[in-house]
Amino acid sequence: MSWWKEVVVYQVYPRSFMDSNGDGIGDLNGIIQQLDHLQALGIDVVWLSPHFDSPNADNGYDIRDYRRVMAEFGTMDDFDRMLAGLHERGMRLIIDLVVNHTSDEHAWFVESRSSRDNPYRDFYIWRDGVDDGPPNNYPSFFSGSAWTLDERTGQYYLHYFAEQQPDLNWENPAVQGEVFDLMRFWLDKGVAGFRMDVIPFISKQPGMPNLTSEELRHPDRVYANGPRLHELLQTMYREALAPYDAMTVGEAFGVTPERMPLFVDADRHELSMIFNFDVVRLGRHHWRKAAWTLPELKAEFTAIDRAAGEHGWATSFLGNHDNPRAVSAFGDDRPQWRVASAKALATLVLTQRATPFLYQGDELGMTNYPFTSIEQYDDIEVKGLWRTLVDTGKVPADELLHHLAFTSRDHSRTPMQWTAGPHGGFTTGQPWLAVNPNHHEINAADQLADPQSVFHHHRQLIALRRAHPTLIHGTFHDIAPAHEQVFAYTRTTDRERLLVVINMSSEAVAFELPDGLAAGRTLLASGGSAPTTGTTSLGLAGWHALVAEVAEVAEVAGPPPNA
Ligand code: ISL
Ligand code: CA
Repeated sequence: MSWWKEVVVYQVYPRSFMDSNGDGIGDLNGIIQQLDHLQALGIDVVWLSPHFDSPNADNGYDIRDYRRVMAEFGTMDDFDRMLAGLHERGMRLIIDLVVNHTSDEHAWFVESRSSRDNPYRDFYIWRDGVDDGPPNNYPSFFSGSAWTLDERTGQYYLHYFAEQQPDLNWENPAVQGEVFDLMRFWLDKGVAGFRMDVIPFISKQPGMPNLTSEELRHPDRVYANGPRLHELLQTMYREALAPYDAMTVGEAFGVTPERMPLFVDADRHELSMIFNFDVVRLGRHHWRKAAWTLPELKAEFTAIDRAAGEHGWATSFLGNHDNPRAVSAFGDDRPQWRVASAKALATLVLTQRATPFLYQGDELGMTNYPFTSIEQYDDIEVKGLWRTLVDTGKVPADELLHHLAFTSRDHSRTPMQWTAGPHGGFTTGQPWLAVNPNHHEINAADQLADPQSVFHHHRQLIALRRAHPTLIHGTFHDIAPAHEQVFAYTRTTDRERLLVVINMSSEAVAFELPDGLAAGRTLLASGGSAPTTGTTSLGLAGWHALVAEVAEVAEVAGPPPNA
């Protein structure tokens, strides 16, 4: 059995996790200080967002040196101590592999741009312009063209993200060799695997023709579908991953569930699993808030489960550092529903046939930040939107601000809320991004002391998942796919059948179980009480969530005699 199917992963965004030296920026020693928090929660694997040397145009997703630690985060010694601390507590570490692009300050790019015949020229993608403009109409995800003209050599280089993030040329075997080398460097240190940033983008389209107007609506789908992608992933697996039994999770931006088996079917030897974005992106289209319905969300969970099939494996998550807070996007972050909805979402994420990924602060039910003005934002994506939409008069400032208040990546990047004290106990200095003022109500210290907290609910669910392998491996069956408020499913193995029922709304609802199903012993309930054993009709309070055994058919009480 692959070890990574049975783990719960916790994502640490180091800049915002814990600051140990008062400079306002989270760091590796801060993570070390909080390892006991992670152990108390019961997670198995930490995914660390980029910790490498970087000029931070995109908070570390622009790497200058893959073998050095970002100075603001600490030293390689700190990294080694953090890794040892995780290992001592029975946890593993996966790190972020960002190799679709580097920083423009990486030595390879500095060489590459210096002249057309530099040996590193071919490490990146250089083209002549067309008619005084860029080589084609590819857009960058951070606004504007994906091409920047470099005056020195008179050619354009490609960057799917910021101009400080030039794309590597994976057609060049020397690039492949360098990447496989750096992967082995970290695996040899004892990291257990990688989260792979926009990994489907590494193979470019031959000739890079212009995108059609339809393709321009979803450039990620074209970028993620290059012809050599799977060959490259198989080579990477053989060269760098297989000898280490590493866990890999590909950020499969642009990959729909139908194509997921190509990445995760075990006999293809590519990746352990991928992040599919159809669920987290339901609530937005790019920067715009979008309406979604529960049946749509449920259909995505079923599609992903089917795509994983018998030979693949999936991930389950409702947020990360690129998305708003899960409770604000999928729950109800008003004070009266915040706790119950955070618990309901935890129940959803932690009872899937998939490896669950929690994002830092999810275990506290942290919410979106009440952003009101452009100055409060930090993200390069937001700044690009402002420049290209507001400064040009295409979109009124208040319209963009209205949407960003729901969709911005900065919501998830505000610092962890450890205490009710100044700056939420994150730093003794000035935090690089403001701490959410609701840290007085939402913080780790209070929640650890309260057995009814969102934190302890996560802890109990993680323990329940470990005690009931059915919650990991059992088949998934949505028993009410069309229901507008309730997400209800069974998880079944030869030995056990479990029922999960979640009211995904703040309205109370009477939910009838389909024929042949009755609730047995309740294993965990939140937001309302446990149902009586044998009942087929559940009175659910707002955001009520249950994990129960399915009662034996024989145990199901018949109708009362005179009904
Ligand atoms: O969050 C996004 C836009 O709102 C996405 O376009 C996001 O950029 C995409 O999912 C790719 O994300 C990854 O690569 C980016 C980096 O900025 C993200 O933080 C990272 O997760 C470039 O490295
Ligand atoms: Ca610091």
